[in-house]
Amino acid sequence: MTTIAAVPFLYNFDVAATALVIIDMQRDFVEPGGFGETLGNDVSLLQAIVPACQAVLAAWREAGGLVVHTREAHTPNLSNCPPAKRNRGAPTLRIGDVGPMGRILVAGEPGNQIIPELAPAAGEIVLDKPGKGAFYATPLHEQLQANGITHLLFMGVTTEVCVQTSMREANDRGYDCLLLEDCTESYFPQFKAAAVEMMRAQGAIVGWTATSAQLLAALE
Ligand code: C5J
Repeated sequence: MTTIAAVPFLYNFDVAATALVIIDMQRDFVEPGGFGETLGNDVSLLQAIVPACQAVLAAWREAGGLVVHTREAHTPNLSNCPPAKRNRGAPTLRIGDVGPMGRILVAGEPGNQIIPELAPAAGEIVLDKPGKGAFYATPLHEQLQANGITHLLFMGVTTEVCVQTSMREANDRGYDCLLLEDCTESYFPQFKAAAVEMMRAQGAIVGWTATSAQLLAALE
């Protein structure tokens, strides 16, 4: 059993029963020319967490833990992108439109790939999810159950959208979840701060938080 002095209290986990879940670290959100930028966001904020995510991913692989990568991705015919989602807001490019990195948030397009720094390795789970949450319309719960997973470590983007939604879905399914604070980011720093606070409030009502340095020390 490994222990981290997390917030709001100790987080105990067994690497063999824990998965590292990396949410949507895809070019569409992190690189210029993707969906994030079409919505008017500064993607450099998200790029800043890449080195910390790389360090955690390397250590987790070294420890032999299960890795799950997600991508927010829709089918080319957009049958799993409801009009309510596609028509929301006033982006310069909508989901399915052709941008500098191919069709926005469409599976298989260059912009939909995980950034090269965090590229999935053989044997890791790579999941396309049409919603914000990683459990909605995906086989993730069944895959985790098949691997005997009870605990989840979260990183990725954006904190208050896909990361928070996925962590809440996981919490409702009975997983003990920990968010690595310096391995998640938002285009809105104040939203990240609020999301981190609300998830660990009320005695870890959604889950725990800790830093990547704490995890790396625990895995040594
Ligand atoms: C967003 C996500 N922000 N991955 N997706 O639309 O958080």
